[in-house]
Amino acid sequence: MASFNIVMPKLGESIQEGTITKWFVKEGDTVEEDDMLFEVATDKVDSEIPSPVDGVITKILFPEDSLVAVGEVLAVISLDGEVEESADAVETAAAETTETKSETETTAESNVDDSRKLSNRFYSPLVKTIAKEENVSLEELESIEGSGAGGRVQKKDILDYLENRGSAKATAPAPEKKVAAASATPAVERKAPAPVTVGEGDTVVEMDRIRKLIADHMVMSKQVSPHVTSVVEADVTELVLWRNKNKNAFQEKHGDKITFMPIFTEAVATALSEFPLVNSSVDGDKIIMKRDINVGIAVAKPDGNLIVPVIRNAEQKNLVGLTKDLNRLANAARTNKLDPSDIQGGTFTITNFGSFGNIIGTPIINQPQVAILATGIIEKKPAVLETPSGDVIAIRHKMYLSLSYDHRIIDGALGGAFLRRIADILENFDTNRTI
Ligand code: CO6
Repeated sequence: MASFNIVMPKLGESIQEGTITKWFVKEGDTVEEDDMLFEVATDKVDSEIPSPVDGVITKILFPEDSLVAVGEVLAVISLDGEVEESADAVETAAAETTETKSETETTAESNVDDSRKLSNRFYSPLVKTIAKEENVSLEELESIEGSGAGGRVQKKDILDYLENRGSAKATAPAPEKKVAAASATPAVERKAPAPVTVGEGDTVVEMDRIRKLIADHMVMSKQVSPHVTSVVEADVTELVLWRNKNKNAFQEKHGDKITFMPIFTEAVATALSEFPLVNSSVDGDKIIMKRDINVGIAVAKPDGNLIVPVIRNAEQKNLVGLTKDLNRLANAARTNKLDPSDIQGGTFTITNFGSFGNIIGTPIINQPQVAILATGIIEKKPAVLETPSGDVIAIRHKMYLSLSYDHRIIDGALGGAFLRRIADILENFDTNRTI
């Protein structure tokens, strides 16, 4: 029987495993090329994986909720339609599974920090990242009981461990030396959350995986970087009139609708190229100035979650390119069709809460970036204009721009100047631009 092995795909550069969250097929099902086979979730993104071939599913090797390393065989498809199990095929699949597994584990092992090289256990990248951020030593990591397959340490195991470690720390008498150090740079300790009571008639809703990831990321961001927010007002009358005048012609010519977002993105990309420190990340005592300007756009999904796809090299694109990228990414985000590469490598983020009528906000930085811009709703307002014949009150289109930035490396003068520059670019939008 000619057969084809379906393996766990590599869904991104740093991703080494994924969880099968749903099988759309069962053994014995006939599939055609591009029929959806299964849904896989990683710590970065969920994807639906289509069949690359026509055939019959003869074997499904992992049930739903299994965490599987990249390259492992998940299912076997008979290409000539024979449903009967072939010993050969299964043997090949099993052999390939073992081979790929050891390869994957070697890669995982070689990625472990030097301090963790002694470990014989497999740790997922997410667990390793949490361990690194929380300064969990190898010994501590090795002592954590894993609840995953084969005793593998999962995210919740290390988070449970950290929660208990926090309270153990709080009650244990600290050695004298450490107290002195702590008073110089106080350690960030996670506070125990306030107790919650569930009353009669209350509804308890289990957070989905993405919601938990967003929640963790928000807490982490607030702990990692001290945020401050500055706000400016911009008179965007000229660009609103230009957009309204050119909207239909733009769509007819380029097949895409232009909103204000591509114009905001263009202004941000220009300002970032002039203020490179805002386009950076902090790594310990080092500042990594990013060469590429990759602007993430926060997209509200119909399920209530939020995802941030990235417009790469935004400073190299014109309004047509930015519009096309934005519309493609926003549509893909809303329909769960983003590729893992679409959400990687962002160096700055824009969140447009003007979409739902908000005016000012204090957005949380999308780590490991150092700043995020929120764009409020553009509204008509009475404004005082200075003219050669004296001051007049006129109806103008105005908006607020809010910038949250990491005060570890960006002070108010720089953050404020960068933000004012974006406003100035928008206010001086060239209305003679052709589309
Ligand atoms: N002002 C005026 N009009 C606007 C604005 C603003 N800021 N934003 C959108 N719109 C208009 C837009 O031009 C469209 O009008 P027409 O072109 O005339 O039809 C219309 O509203 C719908 O726009 P849409 O939102 O569909 O498209 P847009 O390209 O502007 O935005 C998006 C794309 C993906 C950014 C957006 O759809 C979205 O998801 N926005 C929400 C992002 C979000 O939830 N961020 C988190 C906010 S929470 O940050 C936060 C500080 C805390 C609170």
